[in-house]
Amino acid sequence: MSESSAQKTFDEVCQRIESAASLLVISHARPDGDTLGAMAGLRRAARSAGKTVAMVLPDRLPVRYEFLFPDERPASVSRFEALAGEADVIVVLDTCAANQLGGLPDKLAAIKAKVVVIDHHATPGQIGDLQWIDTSSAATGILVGDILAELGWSVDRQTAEALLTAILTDTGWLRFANTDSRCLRMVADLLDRGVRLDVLYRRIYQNDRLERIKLMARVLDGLELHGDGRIAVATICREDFAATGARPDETENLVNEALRMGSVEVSLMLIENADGVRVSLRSREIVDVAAIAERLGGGGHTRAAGVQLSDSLEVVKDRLLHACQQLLAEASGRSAGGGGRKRGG
Ligand SMILES: [Mn+2]
Repeated sequence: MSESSAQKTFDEVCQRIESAASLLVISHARPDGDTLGAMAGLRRAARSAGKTVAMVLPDRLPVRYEFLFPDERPASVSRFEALAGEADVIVVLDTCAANQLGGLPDKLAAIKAKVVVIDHHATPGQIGDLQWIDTSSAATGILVGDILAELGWSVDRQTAEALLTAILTDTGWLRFANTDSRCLRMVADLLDRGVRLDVLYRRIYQNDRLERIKLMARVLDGLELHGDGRIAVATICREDFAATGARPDETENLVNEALRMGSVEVSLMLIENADGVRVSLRSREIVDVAAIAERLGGGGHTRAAGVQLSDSLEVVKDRLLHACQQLLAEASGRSAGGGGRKRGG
């Protein structure tokens, strides 16, 4: 998208949100801190600007993010049609892929004209007639922050806390490659609203239940290395949840643990669920894991992606290992064979 057409889309999104009397805000399934923080922040700011705002979450709200919704939890999918009927504009946050919206895609398709997407993923998808997708942004929370600034809406401490949650979780607390000056400027602005960063960190990352720690121990114990230690595979089967008492929403970030090992270029986490296997992919520097996920029907970013597959754990593992090994071989062929291409470039 050219700069001017991106600006035009941004202006149009701001105008649509401002002119709506009532909004319905939607997060994606398997919700993370970005989609939920962006939702909570947009909702609070829009309410104080006098809008009626409802929220729908097509999944369970992870316990660690409950603090974002102190007065009202997002509604379940069963309430979507009623809430969508009342809304002038439906804002979908942090995805434009229909398969990330749980039971909603067909219902959304019927009212596409009302749907405004705000997202930063490269994965293609068209669920709304108006989509602002800025892949240069580290988090959807930054895009919501831009909109609030443009509209001149009030950003109080709680709104700032919600947007900081979005930005800080999507950047691994400002450690990942997507951390840039734009992101840091937004973080600085939000901090000025009175947020305590250490308190926020403790609330999100030092607030686990013993059951999650036990699951983590079990997962790390079963960690496998492949391809000369460059690919790490962790699996969680149903038995692991049963044995530890941990819940499926307590697996967030476990995929990053294997990257503590210097040799690991790709970390794969396979989680057995009712529909098959959910795969999370992370890469250090060379492999484009979004490309792997996309080939299998998922998506994400170059360094962090995911996909849901309906096969068994063994089949999924073989397929992914094969794909990763192939990409790693291609990458080392490039760096060994010259051609002027740099690693990860
Ligand atoms: Mn995001």
